[in-house]
Amino acid sequence: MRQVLGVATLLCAVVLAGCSGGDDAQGAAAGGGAITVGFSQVGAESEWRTANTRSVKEALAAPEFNLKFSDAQQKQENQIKALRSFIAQRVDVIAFSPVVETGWDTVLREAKAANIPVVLTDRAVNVSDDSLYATFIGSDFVEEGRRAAQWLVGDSEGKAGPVRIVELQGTVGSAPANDRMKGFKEVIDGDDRFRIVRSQSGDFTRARGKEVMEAFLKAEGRNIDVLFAHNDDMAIGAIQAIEEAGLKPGSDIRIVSIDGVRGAFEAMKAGKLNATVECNPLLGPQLADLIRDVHAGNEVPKRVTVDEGVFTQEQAEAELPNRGY
Ligand code: GYE
Repeated sequence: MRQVLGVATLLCAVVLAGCSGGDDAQGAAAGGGAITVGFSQVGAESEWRTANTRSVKEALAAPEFNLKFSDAQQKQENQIKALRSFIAQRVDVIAFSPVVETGWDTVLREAKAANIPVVLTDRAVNVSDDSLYATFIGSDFVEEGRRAAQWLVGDSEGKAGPVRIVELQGTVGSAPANDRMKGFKEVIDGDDRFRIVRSQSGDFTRARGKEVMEAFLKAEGRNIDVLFAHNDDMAIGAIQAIEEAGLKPGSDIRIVSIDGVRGAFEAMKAGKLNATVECNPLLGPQLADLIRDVHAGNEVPKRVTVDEGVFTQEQAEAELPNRGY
């Protein structure tokens, strides 16, 4: 009986594969059937990530693609396993958002040896040989860090120092944590009023953001003027910690974070968050274009960046209905 079922399943699979290939004129034109894409996502750590996953899944649901989606739960080892499994399955294109920057050379060499092009999305990698990936699509995280600091410089105009800053970093070793920290420092380093008194990772989650902020408050008492959080979710967690400590987020402690998710706009509207720097997660359509081009062997730019802005409390109410994430 088990054998019969097995054969039936196999037959179904063959028929289905035939159908999806035959249905798709564009895919067929590109060289027989849909483009099989193996996509390895970081995890589900933030509002940003949820919106990003939705965008990628929607864009790659088009019949010209056949998506194999894998969630790494913020662990590099899971991602490496997923990439190896995509290579073993001989997918046409691999796309992934690398949880951290380093440690990819070996698995990317394996993909290259198997002739499978790799498109990096959202987070960049640090590899010795750039030919190990075809292209990267994502934000300029250094610029986002600069923008957060520029907002702070503007908001501190005419204020005497010192301005004591605590920083909630993203995932240790990730491109957005490394780069946002770098861009922020670059701007405040020129003004000796600004001092980063504590800096620790909250792993991009609300829960860790709250916990680490609690520790900051315990250590520094009322001597914190500003919180810089590498993403909105950690800022939202920290807001809770600040309120529980009997302080007013947004005034006793001014807060700037990054992403521009709906929750941040709501917090700004309530006066609890001062500013958010936009980081657009809706990369799906551009990612789909790049995958199509890379698969067709067309030349693509090595780096594609996304247009983004900065929003403050004053703009929050008017902007809220326009937010796509
Ligand atoms: O800012 C954060 C998410 O890689 C840009 O990852 C992304 C970051 C984003 O967890 O919220």
